[in-house]
Amino acid sequence: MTTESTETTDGDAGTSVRDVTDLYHEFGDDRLPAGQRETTAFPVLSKSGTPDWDPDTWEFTVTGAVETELSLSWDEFRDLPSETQRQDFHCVTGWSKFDCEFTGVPFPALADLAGVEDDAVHVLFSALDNYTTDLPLEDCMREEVLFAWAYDGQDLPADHGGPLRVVTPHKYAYKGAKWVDGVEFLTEPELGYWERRGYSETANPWQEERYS
Ligand SMILES: Nc1nc2c(c(=O)[nH]1)N[C@H]1C(S)=C(S)[C@@H](COP(=O)(O)O)O[C@H]1N2
Ligand SMILES: [Mo]
Repeated sequence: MTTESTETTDGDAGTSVRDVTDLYHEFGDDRLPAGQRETTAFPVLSKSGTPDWDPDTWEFTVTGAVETELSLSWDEFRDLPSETQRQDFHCVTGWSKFDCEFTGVPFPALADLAGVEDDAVHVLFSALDNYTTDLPLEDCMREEVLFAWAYDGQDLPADHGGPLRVVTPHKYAYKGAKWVDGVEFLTEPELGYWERRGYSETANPWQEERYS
């Protein structure tokens, strides 16, 4: 295995970690996007408090322009094939955290399970705190967009979105819904919580797409 490899092995757990921290090459020369500063802390940013959840009644839905709408229990969601990735995290307020390890289900795998219709162009994520966020479909159909339930090998802390959140290492982090419980495939764009309040729909950190 060379240092260029994107696969490394976690000796103890014997699990494979896919390092996707080099995805910035697609967007710019610098791993740290312009206007960001690196932090080793992991601040919490939530529009309101941390919502409660009940594993017995929690339900994850996939709706809209799909062949088969899905409704998954917590156990069913946890049984989906998952992987661990090493990713960077860029908050629109100006901090970036490198080398976060998230474990979960890649967006394309979930999309394939439902079967996305040809006329789907946009995706709206919903969450237990009534947060929403939207992205063009093509920005979601990437292996790096994860529905993550673990962070650094531990259950995802509740204030960081546990039991389940989305992470979007190629976008500002407001595109990653914490406490996510639904995905709707849309045939027309629909804005989410921050997007309606003037934040960018596309949110590319290397273009400093902070506001619309
Ligand atoms: N459900 C939900 N998801 C959310 C938010 C929120 O308020 N509610 N805040 C967003 C914002 S603005 C950011 S920067 C990140 C912060 O994630 P963190 O609290 O784990 O750092 O979550 C995003 N996802
Ligand atoms: Mo944010």
